[in-house]
Order: sequence, then C-alpha cells, then structure tokens
Amino acid sequence: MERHPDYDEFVRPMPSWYPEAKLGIFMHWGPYAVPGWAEPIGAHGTFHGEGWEREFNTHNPYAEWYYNTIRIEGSPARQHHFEAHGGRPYDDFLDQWTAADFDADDLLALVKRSGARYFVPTTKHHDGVTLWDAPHTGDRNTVQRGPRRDLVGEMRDAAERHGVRFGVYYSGGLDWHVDSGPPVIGPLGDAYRPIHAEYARYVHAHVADLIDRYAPEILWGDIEWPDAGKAPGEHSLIDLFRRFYARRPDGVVNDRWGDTHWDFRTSEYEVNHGAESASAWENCRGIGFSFAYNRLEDASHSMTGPETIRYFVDVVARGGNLLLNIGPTAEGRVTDIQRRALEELGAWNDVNGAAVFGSEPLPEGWAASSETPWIRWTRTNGFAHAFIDAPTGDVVSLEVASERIDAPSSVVVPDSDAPGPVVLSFPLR
Ligand code: FUL
Repeated sequence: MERHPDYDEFVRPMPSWYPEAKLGIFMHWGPYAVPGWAEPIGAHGTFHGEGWEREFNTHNPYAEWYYNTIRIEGSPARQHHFEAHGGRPYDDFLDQWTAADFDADDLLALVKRSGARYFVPTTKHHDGVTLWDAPHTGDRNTVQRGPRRDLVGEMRDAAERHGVRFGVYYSGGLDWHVDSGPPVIGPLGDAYRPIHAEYARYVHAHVADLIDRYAPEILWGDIEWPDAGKAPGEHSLIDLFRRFYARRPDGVVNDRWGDTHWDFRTSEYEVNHGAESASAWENCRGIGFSFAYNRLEDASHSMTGPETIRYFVDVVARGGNLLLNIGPTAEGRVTDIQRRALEELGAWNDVNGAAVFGSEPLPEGWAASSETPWIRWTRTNGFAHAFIDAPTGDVVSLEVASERIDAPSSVVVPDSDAPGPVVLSFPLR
C-alpha cells in the first residue's frame, strides 16, 4: 500500500501513547445484535482455495454481516431469517433493538479492568445505522429509533470517566442502505463500494460530526473511503484528517482509508498479516469467530481467558497492539464467555502488566520463542521478560544469547497468581 502525496502533510512521528498502550477493546453493536445469528464456521483468514470468498460470504461467521448474508440466495442465514423472523425487513431490527440493560459505566468499568487503554465502538457499520443522531440519516439512527439514546455520547463520556481513551469505528466503504445493490458475495472489490460524490459528502458530514461532538483520539475507518472524497476539496478526507489532528494532535488513524494516509496498519484475525511488518500495527479479532453478538457461538468457538492472554502476549511480543472485540446482546449485555475472557485478562494484567505495557519486542536473535512449551519474550528498560505457559514444576529450557541476557539455560516453572503464562524477568547485559 502506498501513501498518496496529497496526504504528505499528515506524516508525522507516532505519538508514544499508542505503541505503549498495547490493548484496546473493540465493540460491534447494532441492529444486527437482535437476530444475533451467523454460522460459526471458523476464524477469518483460515479459509483458502479457489472461490473461498463465495463460501465465506454465503456462510459468513460475522454476525454484523447479517443484512448482507440474508440477501444471498441459498445461504443458511437467509433460510434462518425466513424461519425465525418471517423474512421481515432488516430495519425492523432497529426498532426491536432496546439496549434496555445497557449501562455505559458498567461497560467501561469492564474495559478498564481488562487492562485496555483504549476503546473503539462501531458508530456506523455496513448496515448504515448510526449510533448517534448523525446528519442526514433521517430517523435511521439510535436517537430516533430503537434504543432512543445517543450511544456514542454515552460511551464517550463513560470512557472519559474511567480514564480510557476513546476511538470511533466508522464504515465509510460499505453502506448497504445508501447503496443496496447486489449483496457482497465474491472478493470484496471496488464494485461493491459506493464511490460517488453525494455519498462522499454524506460520510464526510458524519465523520466531521463525530470529530466535532466527541473528539475521538482514534479514527478507525473501514473498507476504504469513497473515491470522490479522496482528492483535495471542502468535503474531502484531507479536510477530515485536518480537522481530526487539529482537535487531537496526538490522535491516530488506521490504514483502511485506501491509499491515502495512516498512522498504524491493521490485520484482522489471520487476514493481512503482511501489515504486521510495519513499525506500528494492530491486530483485531473477536473472542469468538464473529465481531457482533452471535447466539450460535459457545465456548467451543471462543477463546478462554488463558487463550486470550496468550493471543495478547503473542501480538505484543511481535510488536503490535491487540484490539480485542466484544459484541453485546441487543439488550446491551456482554455475554458470560466474553466477560470472563476480559476479567481473566485483566486479573493477569494486574499481576504481569509491567512486562507488557510500554514493552518492546526483543531484537531478533536475543532469545527464542517456542510453541511447546509456549514461550514469548518482551523487554522493558534493562530487563528481558519471558512469558512461559507450562505446568508448574516443569523444567523449561531457555534459548537466550548469553551476551545479551543474563538468564540460566533452564528454569523450573513457578506457581503463578493468575491463570495464563508466568513471567520471569532477567537483566539485560
Ligand atoms: C471488517 C468488517 O467487514 C467486519 O465486519 C468488522 O467490522 C472488521 C473489524 O472489519 O472489515
């Protein structure tokens, strides 16, 4: 991916808070939480072979894609939609979305306890419904219908109260309400994106409003930006980035705005791992196979607390941040599986966070990570930290460059205070 010269003015040093933060919580919440249904076929990026996109879209494990999947002839989601919901119009789910049990303070308290430093909820996903009364949406937003609340505002205020940085996810690329053409079924190419000037003005007005009203510190765009809005001009993406950095000089933007500008690159589950060679990157994934709430997901599709911790440490040890997603129910409750994963991650971070937050990966060749036993490494000022997940009492060999790290060639795994890997720290030489 290339940066466009029109966007040169935005290239600047990475603000230190972002690479130090390591953990963010992502949240996908919309009318799609009402049906809350997708086939839990596996993790994105693990499907290969000719035509995998068609298979993936027909059986899409992302519940937030429900509006698309039910429009695919012959898809099990379409059949489910007719059987369970009588084939009703998608927008009925907006009215049925109550958010009755949603308490932004409870949510942000949970985010804070997990150890996360930032929080990024969806403000408009591909179904086009906005979680605030965005300009020109008529009544297709959560203030006029369904929850009848400014959900973005509630979450922003709660994030501030809990000392968590606030970002916004916004789908500028796909909007199935503005452009309800054929469903996405093949590879996600340009043919599916609305790119015209009218749509470019519409999304510009939305993101400008998000910046003005909520002053987010992260702009997390998705699936590109309408082509008509990329060139310089009053309603351009350039204008939006100017507004954003003027309001938040230390703000950061992701890399899903097309070949324009970004502060950090993104990967998703097992997709786009090439982005992880960048100097700043973030991997996102759900605790299960979906971002949005999926009633078909159970423990067998989801990471346990210790698995979540290992996933997090693996990302950090490779130099990235993890944006770990939760998908609340339509009432606004975080499922037990997801809550438990966050609580266990938080309990582990309370004990071991000093070796994680603000750490850096070890330079190549200083120490070897391994799968069995599971070992990863980081460093903070003056110390190398080994994260070891093996039974208490096991003798584990450490492969380290002894001229760099003052560590023995083997250690006995000590008892730990929290589920997940134990951390052993050794002075750097
Ligand atoms: C993808 C979207 O299509 C998914 O639904 C999800 O929002 C993910 C974070 O980005 O590209």
